[in-house]
Amino acid sequence: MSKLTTLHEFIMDRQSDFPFASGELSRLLSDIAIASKVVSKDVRRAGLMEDILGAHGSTNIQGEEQQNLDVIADKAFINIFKAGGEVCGIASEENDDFMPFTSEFSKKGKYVVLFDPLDGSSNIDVNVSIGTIFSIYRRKSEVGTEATMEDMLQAGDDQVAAGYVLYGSSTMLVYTTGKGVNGFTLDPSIGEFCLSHPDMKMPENGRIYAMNEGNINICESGIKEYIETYCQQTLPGASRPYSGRYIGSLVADFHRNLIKGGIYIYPDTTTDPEGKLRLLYECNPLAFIAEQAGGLATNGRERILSIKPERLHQRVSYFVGSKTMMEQAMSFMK
Ligand code: P6P
Repeated sequence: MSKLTTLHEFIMDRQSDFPFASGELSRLLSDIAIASKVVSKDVRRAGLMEDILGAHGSTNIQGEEQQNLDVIADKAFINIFKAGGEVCGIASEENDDFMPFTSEFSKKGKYVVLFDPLDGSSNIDVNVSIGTIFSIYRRKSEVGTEATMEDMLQAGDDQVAAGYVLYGSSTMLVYTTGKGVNGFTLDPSIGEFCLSHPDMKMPENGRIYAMNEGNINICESGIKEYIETYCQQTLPGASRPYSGRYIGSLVADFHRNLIKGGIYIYPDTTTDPEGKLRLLYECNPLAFIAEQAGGLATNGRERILSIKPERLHQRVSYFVGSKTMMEQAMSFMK
């Protein structure tokens, strides 16, 4: 049996990928892994601890009812970032405004992190996979000062790293620093993330489409046309139509498509005219991973990573998946 490579060993081995790196990004990635283990422990026992399950009795800026675990996860990541010293500020789905860290220690941090601490958290109580999504940028403001909104509103192409944690049948951490995509599975017996999916590539084509088809008549007609005249037909050379798979948890749908090939679509609709998913801490990080793995991500017209953000919780129409499937889908978009 070949030697297991832990995430920490992998990060240290790859540190040479970053010229002039002095280890800060490596430390930050390790800190994210630690916070992910804390969240994973709570996710795994959510059904047993009444203070974890259920609603927190508050709503976030998205107008979504916060689950206890949303708040617990948000605090776990913020605390590890404050303790680590590499991060000067954060933006999170669960916090109305961005959060510059005020200690002299943190103001020396070179990075900002934008994250969704627990995406799909409405699935917690029904035991469906959920995930954390994170996006890391180098700060633009001066080291030693407080982080600014400008630090947060950077285009996805400027990310230095991005990833997600999937709390599924196992807990996996998948990330990129722009040198490919690698996946690590948490081995609870040793409490370490171990390399399980080296150099992940999204199949160029696939036969799985993921969309909430309840929206099919309130979104752009080209999408309905794509789904009905393409995905739901037995195309020449095929023995059956595509398979519809929609978990209702972005990280889980994305991860399945990354491994098996597929497309995920959450378009803007008459009820969500800007779309539902958030550009900065959902769409950008997964778009970075998708492109690094050979896939594509657009808003129906342009690359997600090219979009210059204007607002912290900005929503976008989102298409992400296998290159060929994305090209087919985009051909239906007017
Ligand atoms: P709907 C979860 O709230 C989320 O942000 C994604 O994880 C998921 O894909 C989507 O929204 C589900 O939204 O409208 O289909 O329930």
